[in-house]
This record gives sequence, C-alpha cells and structure tokens, in this order.
Amino acid sequence: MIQNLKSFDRRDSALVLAHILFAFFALFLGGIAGVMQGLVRGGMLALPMGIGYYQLLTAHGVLMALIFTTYFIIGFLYAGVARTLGGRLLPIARNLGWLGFGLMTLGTAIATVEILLNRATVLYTFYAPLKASPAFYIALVFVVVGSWMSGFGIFINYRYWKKTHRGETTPIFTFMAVVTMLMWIIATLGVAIEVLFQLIPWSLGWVDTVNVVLSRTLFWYFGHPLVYFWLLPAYMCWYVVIPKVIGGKMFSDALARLSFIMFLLFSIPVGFHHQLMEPGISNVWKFVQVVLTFMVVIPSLMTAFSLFASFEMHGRSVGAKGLFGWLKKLPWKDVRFFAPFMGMLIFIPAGAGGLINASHELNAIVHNTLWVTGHFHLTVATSVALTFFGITYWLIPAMLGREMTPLMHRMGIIQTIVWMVGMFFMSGAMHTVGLLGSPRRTAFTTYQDSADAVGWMPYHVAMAIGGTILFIGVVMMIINVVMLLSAPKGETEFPIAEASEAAEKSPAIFERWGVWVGVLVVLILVAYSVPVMDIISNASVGSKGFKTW
Ligand code: HEM
Ligand SMILES: [Cu+2]
Repeated sequence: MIQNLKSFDRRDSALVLAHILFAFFALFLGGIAGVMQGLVRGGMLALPMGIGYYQLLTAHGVLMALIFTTYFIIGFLYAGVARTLGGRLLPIARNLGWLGFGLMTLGTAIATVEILLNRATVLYTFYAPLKASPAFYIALVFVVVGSWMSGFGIFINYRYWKKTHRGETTPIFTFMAVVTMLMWIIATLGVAIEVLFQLIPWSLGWVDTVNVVLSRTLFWYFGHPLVYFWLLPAYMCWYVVIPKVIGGKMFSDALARLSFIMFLLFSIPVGFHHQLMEPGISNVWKFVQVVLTFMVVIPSLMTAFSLFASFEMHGRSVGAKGLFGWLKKLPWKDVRFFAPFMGMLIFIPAGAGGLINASHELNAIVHNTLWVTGHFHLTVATSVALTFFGITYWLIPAMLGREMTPLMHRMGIIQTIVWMVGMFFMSGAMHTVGLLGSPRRTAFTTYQDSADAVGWMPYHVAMAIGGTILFIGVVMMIINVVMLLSAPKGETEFPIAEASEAAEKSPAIFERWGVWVGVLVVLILVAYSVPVMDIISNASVGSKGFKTW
C-alpha cells in the first residue's frame, strides 16, 4: 500500500519544478518557431533579420522534440519515484538529478546559441552529411549524458528500495519509470556512438568523410525508441494516474507491467522502419524490423483495452446502465482527466497513421511528405503534449502545496479545446497535402508556379491558420502554468491508482531485469548485426561535410 502523503520534501519539489518549468520555457520558444514556420509555408510571412527557414525548423525540432519532452519526462518520473518510494528521494538520487539537470541545461544553452548563430542548421535529426559546428554535437553529448545521470538516480533509488523492502512488489509507477529509463539508456547508446565516433571527429576535421548510412542507422536505432521515451510517461499517466483521477481502480496491475515489458522489447530493434527508402540496407532486414515493429500493436491494444476497461468498471460501479452509460460517469469537467483523455482519443488516428508509415509500400507514398509531420503532431504534439499538460495541472500544485481552483479547470479545458481545434486544422491539412505530394522540411516555394504546387497552397494556408490557433494554445498553457504557480495554498494529491481487487498479482519475473535486457540484446543483435556489418564492410567512399545554409 502506498501511504498517502500530504506534501513533498521541498528539495524534491525544487528539482521537479526546475525540470517542468524549463520544459515549458522550451515549449514557448518552440511554439514561436512553429507558428512562424506555418506562416512562412502559408505564404503569409517573410522571415525578418536574416533568419533562415531551416534554422527556425532546427530550433523548433530541438526545443520541442528533444528539450520540452526530456525535461518534462525527467521531472515527472522523479516526482512519481519520490511519491511511491517512501515520500522522498535519496540524497544521491536528488544530487544525480541536479547533476543531470545541470549537464542538460548546459548542453541546451550551447546548442541554442549554435542554432541562433546559424552554425548548426542541420534540423533536429542532424543527418550527415549536413555538418554542424563541433560545439553543437558536443552540446548534444551533454544533453544525453545529463539524461543518463537522471536515469542512474532513478535506478539507485529503486535498488535501495528493493533492498529495504525484500519480497515486496515495486510500486507500479516506479516499475514503469525504471523501464522507461532502461529503454532510454540502451537506445541513446546508438546516438552516443554516432556523435562521439562519427560526427565529432568529422566536424573537428580529424577525418574527412563520414559513413552516411551508418550514421543514420545509429540515429534511428535511437530515433524510434525516442518516440517511446515520449509515449511511455504518457502511458504511465493513463494507466496509473487517470484511474485514480476518475475515482476508480486500475484494471490490472500485471497487464500494465506486461505491456511495459513488451514496449521495452519492441521499441528498439525496429529503427529501419524510418529507413525504408534508404538504399544500402537490404530489404530482408527491413522486413525483419518491420515485423518487429508491428509487434508493438499487441501492447498498444492491451493498453487501449485496459484503459477503457477501467473507465467502464468505474462507471458501472457507480451505477451506469446500458452499453455506454459509463461514459456519462466520467469527470468531463476535471481537466486532469479531460486533457489526457483527448490525448488518448487522438492516439487512435495517430496510431493508425503510424501503421501506414511503417508499411513499406505505403511509406513510399508518404515518405518525407507533410503527411509524416501531420502524423507526429498527433502523436507527440497532441497525445503526449496534452497528457503532459494534464499532468501539469496537479503536479505543480502538488509540488508547491497549492490547490487548483474551478477557474483553472475551466481554463485548462478551454486550452485543451483550442489545442484540438488548432491541431485539427494543422495536422488535418498536413496529412491531406502530404498525400498530394507536398514535401516536409521545405520553405515557401511554388516551384515556379507548377500546377501541383499551386494546388497545395490552400492546405498550407489551413496549416498556417491551425498553427496560429495552436500558438494561442501555447500561450494559454503558459498563462495556466503561471496561474498554477500562484494558486491558493492547499493540498493537492499526486494521484496513483490501486489495482482492482479482482486483478491477478504481478509475477516476480517482471522484475528480473537481467532476463528482459538479455532478451532485448538478443533481439537487437538479430535485427542489427548482419545489416550493420554489411554497412561497415561494404562502405562506400563516405561523404565530406556540406553546409547548405
Ligand atoms: C504551436 C504549436 C506548433 C506549431 C504551430 C507547429 C508547427 C510545425 C510546422 C509547420 C512544422 C513543419 C515544417 C516543415 O516540415 O517544413 C513542424 C515540424 C515539427 N514539429 Fe511542430 N508545431 C507545433 C508544436 C509542436 C510540438 C508540441 C512538438 C513536439 C512536442 C512539435 C514537434 C515538431 C517536430 C519534431 C517537427 C519536425 C522538424 C523537422 O522536420 O526537422 N511541434 N511543426
Ligand atoms: Cu518509429
């Protein structure tokens, strides 16, 4: 049983809040870049002061996909670990958390300066042979190593708890946090190798050329689990927090843990589904990794089932009748529920789009078009972002010993609706115009008035309108955060649900990390060793660096 803690240790709150507020600062800056991109592509804005479109796009991708997400996630995980492992962090975990924060912030600052000085206009995927300044790549190392420090802090705290609670099952929040960080560390090894052994020596001029296919392969070995690094914390909210917010129970503790183990196994050996159009990788290995990719459907459907089962169970327990009567029993006016629920809903079309992207033949149609951009603005920028916003509404007051007011619930619900409307236009237009062939990552152009490109323009205008509405949503969220910081004093719970009495107990095998990491390593070796040996032994001449901006 989890003790019901009234307040957090102030030192833990400070660590958590530092991460959360930094995340929202990044969201704000990234939002400014985003709306400008939309307006440029809609033909409504020419960038002032010599700012380049791709420079802006690099800033947007880095700030949103890498900084906003990572800071928020680490703050959220630390808060939950403190909450579920006895009420406060071990001093060493807290110190590692601060060390991680410091390193990541140093890295973010350097990277931002390099992007602003136009020395790193390589987009957030920093694909070779685009070549940024060495400082940009070194900054990335700081960000990654910083996040490892935070991961180690969580592991140490977990190990200590295990030692002092022999035979007990780890609280599910911490279990999930450990899975998330384990996956993150194993995944970031790929990008660390790419940056340390390929990009930094090359950008410093120690070597002339870079093996491009290898660098992209290492990137996507990391890049797909990156999306699961965003998603798993959102799932943690859906599995563990939401049932408590609605006043119900988790459908099954064991099912939730099993799905996390499956996400751990099937999110890494699958990076080739981002490289389906890449020459230099044989179709056999693309096929193997696509099969592994589709395995993720199983835990995804388990998750969907579990969530709706817990909604229905709760509704019926308070007297809901009929097939869908339980829907009416959900707390629609509670933003802690409403925002993440909208995120869940959007994950249905988002996931379906993902299956399209991962299918070789269909990928050929959508690859590198705005369809893809539309897709991940549903996944990360809606499902994940709205869930993180939903968490913020109780996390900040819980950290500060404050309390939300009904006005804040209303503001939050309006913010969520604004986001949904903006995304409907922006992502809807991106999906459609992508199918018509409009490329992503392209500044305004009509290709000398080519008929096709002119036909795309109305959709680009819709994109710009949606982007503007979304930017209003960003500003509203920032206002909400400021309001939360100065909310009236009071008590806010950190909602953690218990499993329903009818549910099976979780088997101990779920915490045999050696087993799961072992299986994962085998899967990674199966999926990657032959193709990577191919890429290395049949390497072409390699590419010198290009500065296209
Ligand atoms: C105000 C809200 C937002 C607006 C107006 C916006 C707008 C845009 C636009 C127009 C593009 C595509 C540009 C192109 O391909 O030429 C883009 C790309 C992107 N956005 Fe957003 N976005 C917003 C929020 C977010 C959020 C919250 C995230 C993630 C958490 C995000 C992540 C990305 C990423 C990763 C890219 C791809 C960058 C690249 O291709 O290198 N965006 N965004
Ligand atoms: Cu992927």
